[in-house]
Amino acid sequence: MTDLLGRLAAAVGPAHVLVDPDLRAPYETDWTRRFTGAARCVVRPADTAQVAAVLRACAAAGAPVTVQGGNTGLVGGGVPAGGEVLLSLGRLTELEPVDRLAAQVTAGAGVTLERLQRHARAAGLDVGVDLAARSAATVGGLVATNAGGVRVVRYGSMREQLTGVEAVLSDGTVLRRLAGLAKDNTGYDLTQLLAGSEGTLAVITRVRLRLVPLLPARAVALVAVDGVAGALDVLAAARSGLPGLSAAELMLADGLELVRAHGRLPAPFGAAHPAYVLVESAGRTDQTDVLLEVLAGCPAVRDATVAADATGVARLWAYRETHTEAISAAGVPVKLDVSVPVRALPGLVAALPPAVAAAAPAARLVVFGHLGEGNLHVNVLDARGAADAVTDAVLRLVADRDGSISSEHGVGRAKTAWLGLSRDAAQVALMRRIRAAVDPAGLLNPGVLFEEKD
Ligand code: 2HG
Ligand code: ZN
Repeated sequence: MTDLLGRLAAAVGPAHVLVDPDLRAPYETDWTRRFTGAARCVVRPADTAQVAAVLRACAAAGAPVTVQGGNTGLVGGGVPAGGEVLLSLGRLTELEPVDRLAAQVTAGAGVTLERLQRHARAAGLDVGVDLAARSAATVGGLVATNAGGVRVVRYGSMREQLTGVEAVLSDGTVLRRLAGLAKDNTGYDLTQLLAGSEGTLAVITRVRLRLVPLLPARAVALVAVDGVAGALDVLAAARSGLPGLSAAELMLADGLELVRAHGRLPAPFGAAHPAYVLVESAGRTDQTDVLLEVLAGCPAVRDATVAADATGVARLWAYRETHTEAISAAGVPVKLDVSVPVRALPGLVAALPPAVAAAAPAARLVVFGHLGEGNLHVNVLDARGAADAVTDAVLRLVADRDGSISSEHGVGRAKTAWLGLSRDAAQVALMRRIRAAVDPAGLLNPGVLFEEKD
């Protein structure tokens, strides 16, 4: 123990090895307050060489490591179970100038999404991924979890933005593929292997990301519909009629009410409706007319309010983006993040209330999500003691519809027991073999993605 602490202090400087419980505390509990575990210590390297030295020291001591970025994860993947060295990448904040010819940028793992967005925008470009936790979420974690967010309908998830990576294996070996080549067929795609690996294969230290054109004109519509089937009609109309479609988000009446009460937001319409779609179109020129035209041609629309100025756009987005915060203020939810084929959404949304009520009679359900990807965020409040039963009931409904038990948040510690619902035995076995080949001692993020084997 002392020997390990000494080596870690030598690697990063004593000020960046935190052993005091008060100093460790902010790193030991996840954002949702559902997962917590004491770390052996928190270690805060400043660069790739220091990360490698930390991992070599941990490997020599046989010490397991939990890797953490901005600690905004929602499945407990970035907090220790107990006893791990917590490797925080928050000091890897180097940001290279934007490469405008390639429309790419290289960023340290600890750069926040918001800082990266500002950096790209100053160069006339933008980041293809955006999400509500942008001020704290870091690019290393976003790649490690293959984060999605609100622009997937247009630009894909984090892996679609990824053109290269630098990462350190558990034995301290540094892998570097940062040239950002658009074409490179020289074997296995090691960069993509790390996207979504949830820190179980290597510690990502730098990423090379593709950037997209900065689109200054944005129009947003909050659309009221009779239910999820109506929301899908709006989605279909937007997909065919809006070349600039950049978001299609689903909200339901209960969630909107919760958000309104939490943020003291005005009612968007004279009457409440069962469901709402937030549709955004972005382009170089004003998007208002084309958005209005598409909505006018869609019979499912019951009411709509449109904004194209920055304040109005932010006002409409607040109904959607503050869901997580409003839920968190109401309690500690069981948080499930699932996807099904888009056409299966109405059936799934209808099946959720009885299934959840059977598992936890007093539970309150808040469902919203990314309509374009069939991605629902199923939050269950007041599920007292029935978290596993609720999780099981919901994830089985999803599996029955050929869905994924983790659409964009990852498996983390929260869903390891249910991985088999989305991956068959052959796939889980192959993933375990890859993990064993890359990290034979299983030191990186043990207990994340896979259940620990005895
Ligand atoms: C979002 O889409 C995030 O806002 C969080 O993925 C979802 O809180 C949630 O369940
Ligand atoms: Zn989401």
